[in-house]
Amino acid sequence: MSDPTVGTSKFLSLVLRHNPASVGLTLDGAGWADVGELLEALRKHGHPIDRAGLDVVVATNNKKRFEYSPDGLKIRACQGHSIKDIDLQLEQKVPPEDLYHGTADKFLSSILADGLLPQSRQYVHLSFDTRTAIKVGQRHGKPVVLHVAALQMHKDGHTFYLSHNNVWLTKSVPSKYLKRMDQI
Ligand code: HQG
Repeated sequence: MSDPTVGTSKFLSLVLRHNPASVGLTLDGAGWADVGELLEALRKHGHPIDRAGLDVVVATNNKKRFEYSPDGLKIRACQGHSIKDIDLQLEQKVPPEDLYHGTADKFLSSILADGLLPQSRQYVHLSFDTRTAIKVGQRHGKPVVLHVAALQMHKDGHTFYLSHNNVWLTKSVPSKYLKRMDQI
């Protein structure tokens, strides 16, 4: 049986990462929406859910994509935004030596030429392990995993952030830090 929270989660991703205006919602500078306003907007746009239902979506979402403010009055997406003027105010963090990026083979030549670019999102998203990276890559086609020399990038002055749902974020990855993993 399909999970009824998945549709709500997808709609929340759209609203909280990409297009709050589509439901008449505004986010503050750190990406937060007022929970009451969000519930009202969801109700008006065909996704009626109450606070308890929203709690279930936030708690059980497979990638923990959403978070409440400490007072529980606001909600936001932890990462993945395409809205440019949102600053999640994440702390800079020293990355592990190795991180991974899952992509599709059709993008490889362009990536190896230009490096990893955030495309429509604010940041390039990097995974902690190859298993996760394969899943990310599969969304786009035949998966390919790239090794990212993350600690070396950090030593060379690149900034990294860790989202509250454990996705590593950086603005871009020059191709000299990338290596294709052949054994996946
Ligand atoms: C590729 C999901 C050509 C990049 C996932 C990727 C992730 C280039 C695609 C999160 C390129 C962008 C983000 C270049 C990068 N030339 N292609 N120079 N640089 N690309 O969806 O990383 O389920 O915006 O490799 O799990 O796939 O939504 O990024 O294939 O964490 O929560 O351009 O989204 O999480 O695609 O995925 P995306 P992504 P959620």
